[in-house]
Amino acid sequence: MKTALALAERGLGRVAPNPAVGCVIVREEEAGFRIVGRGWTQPGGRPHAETAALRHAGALAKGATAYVSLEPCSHQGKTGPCAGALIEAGIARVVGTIADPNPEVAGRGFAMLQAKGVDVTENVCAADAYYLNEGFFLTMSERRPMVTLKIASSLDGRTATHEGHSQWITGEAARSRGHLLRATHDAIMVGSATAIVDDPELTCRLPGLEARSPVRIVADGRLRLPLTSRLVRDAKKTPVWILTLPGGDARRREAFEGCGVTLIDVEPGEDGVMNMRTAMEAIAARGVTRVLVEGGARLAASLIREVLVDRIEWFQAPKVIGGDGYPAVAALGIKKAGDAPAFMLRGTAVAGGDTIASFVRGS
Ligand code: AOF
Ligand code: ZN
Repeated sequence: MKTALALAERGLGRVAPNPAVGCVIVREEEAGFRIVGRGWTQPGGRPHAETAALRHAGALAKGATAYVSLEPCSHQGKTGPCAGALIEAGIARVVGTIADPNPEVAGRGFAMLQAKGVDVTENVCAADAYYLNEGFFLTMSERRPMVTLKIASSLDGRTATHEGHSQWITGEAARSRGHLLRATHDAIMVGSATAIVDDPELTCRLPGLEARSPVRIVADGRLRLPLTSRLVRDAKKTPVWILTLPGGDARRREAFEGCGVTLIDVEPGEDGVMNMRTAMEAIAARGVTRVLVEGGARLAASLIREVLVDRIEWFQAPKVIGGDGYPAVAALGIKKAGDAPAFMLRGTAVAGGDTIASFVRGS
């Protein structure tokens, strides 16, 4: 199952709105166990993992065991049901994780297999399976994508000097890891201030992975982003969506659209500013399951305040900028330490001279 999960991971950032699934087909032979088929959800979401693995195994699938990292589908979607394909190929045993939360499946895949005499084991590596496809699960349960907040700061949590200078706080190895993070998400999002000040490209520029640049999203309620910014200039090459408040200058809207930018209207909350949950719902409705938020401090603060940050990837350079630098997260107005939003450490890594700490939302 760990192998199936590792194969599934290859699909992250490329299969939305589908989940990233992996499948390993194993035969027991005299000499021992032998993997005869491997598959994972293909870019765009199809073929599904099981179909790919069955194709690889061919006739060797008969009597074999299939390890699948999510319940095989039971519905006739754009492709046939995977449960049916496993049955037809003569798979004797399916080892599975958790049920597919898609209401069209939701247990029917496992039931279909059992009804045809396939031996089914469920709930193997269940927590890992959920973690891998948390974005897909959240789009099903909350109609919003999973949000990963990425921060690159000094030891004292500053992302720029008081003059706004930030290039570069972390080193090259950490920046490459940041690009890898981009490739495994469906969209990258920044606030308008960051988009204006940094004029970023927000693409994946790792050699060989250039084609894996996700959609770029700017939260820009008042359409302040210059039409001459790098994001707008190559919007026809790599998509750009601007989340904005309804109304605004019609000619400016037309100009953005003429550059290939997609404008997404987000209703304001009672305070007149963009409601981030509504914004996230609008993104999910367009098929995004995993969003990487790369700044700035105000966007980070409003997402944390609205309990929308599921994960934090904190890149930290061994430098001290001091209190006159820019903070990673803007004011939250918290009075008691015990009221501070809490996260749990999931793991740490070293990238060159920097550290990367990965957190998930605490309870
Ligand atoms: C699987 N294996 O690899 C994936 C599954 O539109 P369709 O036909 O591709 O169906 C999409 C649904 O299929 C998706 O919402 C989820 O329930 C399931 N995804 N299922 O058996 C896979 N990616
Ligand atoms: Zn399927």
